Amino acid sequence: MEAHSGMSAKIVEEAGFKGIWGSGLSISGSLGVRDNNEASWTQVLDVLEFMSDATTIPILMDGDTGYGNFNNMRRLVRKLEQRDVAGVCIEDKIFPKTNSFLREGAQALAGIDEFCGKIKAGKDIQKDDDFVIVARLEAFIAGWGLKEAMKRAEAYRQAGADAILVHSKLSNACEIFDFMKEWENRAPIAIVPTKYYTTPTDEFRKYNISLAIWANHIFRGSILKMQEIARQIYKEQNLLSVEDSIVPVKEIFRLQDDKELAMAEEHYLSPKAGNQRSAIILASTRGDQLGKLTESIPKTMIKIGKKSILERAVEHLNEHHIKNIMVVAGYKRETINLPNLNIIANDDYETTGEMASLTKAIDTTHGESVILFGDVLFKKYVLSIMLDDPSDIVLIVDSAFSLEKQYQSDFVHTCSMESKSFFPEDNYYLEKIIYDKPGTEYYGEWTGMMKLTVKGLEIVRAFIQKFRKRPEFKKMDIRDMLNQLVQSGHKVKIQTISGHRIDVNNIDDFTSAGEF
Ligand code: SPV
Ligand code: MG
Repeated sequence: MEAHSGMSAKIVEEAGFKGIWGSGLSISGSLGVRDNNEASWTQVLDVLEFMSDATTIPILMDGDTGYGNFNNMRRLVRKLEQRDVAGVCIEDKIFPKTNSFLREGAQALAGIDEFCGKIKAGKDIQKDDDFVIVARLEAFIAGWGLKEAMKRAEAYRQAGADAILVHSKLSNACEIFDFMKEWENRAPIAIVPTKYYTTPTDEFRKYNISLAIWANHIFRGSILKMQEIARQIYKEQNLLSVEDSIVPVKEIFRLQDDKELAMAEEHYLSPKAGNQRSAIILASTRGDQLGKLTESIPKTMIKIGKKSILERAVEHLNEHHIKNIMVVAGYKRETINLPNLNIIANDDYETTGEMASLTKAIDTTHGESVILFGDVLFKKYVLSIMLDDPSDIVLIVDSAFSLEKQYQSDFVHTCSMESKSFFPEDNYYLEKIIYDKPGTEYYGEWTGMMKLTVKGLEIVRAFIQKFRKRPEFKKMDIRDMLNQLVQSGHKVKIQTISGHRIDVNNIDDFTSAGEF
């Protein structure tokens, strides 16, 4: 069966065919040029390479006249072998060739000796014993009779051709059958029954024909389908009625073997490459203290300058190659309309705590994960600090909190542990988080930013598993979990920043964030 591209070759193999005809007519046609050697031989070779890469069955290339003399033929054979193409068919015409079904009576034939030299040169240069050279007989096409055809076929056989392709443009197979009667199986014979398509294939078998080439049929079928679909969409200016008569996009992905790539990605891309990282943004609350600003949107969607808090967070995550982003949303969640986010609904946001929201998203994360509160504005580098720290659970704590402001937040006590780092900041671990007013006894304020390695994620999942059935879980906040984890011996690393983030909680925060 003919093929003319990597995809069509794959389709041919999937249909069950044992070999592919790299048709000159279909390849040139699919490139939008004529079958007159308008595409250069290397351009055709490039197509063949895609076909060869896409398949495992043998490909017989339609090599036209061999693209020149014996020397060009030698290079062609070398290049085809390098691309795992199984063989080439050359026809005894003059370069540049004309398709056999064109220019009635005006098809000039090559000299027999010159053509035999080309066959010999090809056979001499091939390295793989299995590479085949098929000599194509155009005597019938050019209006010569059986005698000339027999003479040529025998000469080509003696020059070393592995098979003879006998071509005919009659609407019945009588030229072919006359030839077969005289040929007496001296070498395998191939035919192209495009014009005598009404002859049953069993007849060819009876005459001992080795190979029938269906030379252009899937290309012709695809043209018909492309014309139909293009006209229909143009006419209707709508996709509704074509959708069911074409393959779904996922069929393209299947044929392209996306599955293999997805598995390879899992195998070869380290989590550090970023593709394996996820983020969960907890953004279900309204932010009551913001009054009118959150009348119709949740606070994560409040615009600070030109962009919303969420948009800024997503941009920073994307810049760190984090694309798998889950947003747990509740209040006015339909207004969260940024692209490429997975919105996970928490409709009980008014009666549940942060852990309930986290629980909804935790199973959709994979790899290293960043957890952020949806109302935190932060500079991009803060993410790098978290991600660069290899500890399993890392919190970003801001040491530059204001003692004057009266507000309540997650304030942090730390303890220090042995560290190999030169930097004293690398030494701090969480002792306790207390929801309180700022005070001198605190090391800093937790920013609502946390990183979990794969192991850290397992620790959190195990915690959720253990606690989710208990009545107190419903109202539990993340600080409650962190305190319990520390109590049970887990280390929670602190990375310190001094400012460079704002928690947009109330009108004051909003005003200062305006200058951020
Ligand atoms: C081709 O498929 O390009 C062929 C066969 O050479 S034919 O078009 O019948 O000449
Ligand atoms: Mg051809």
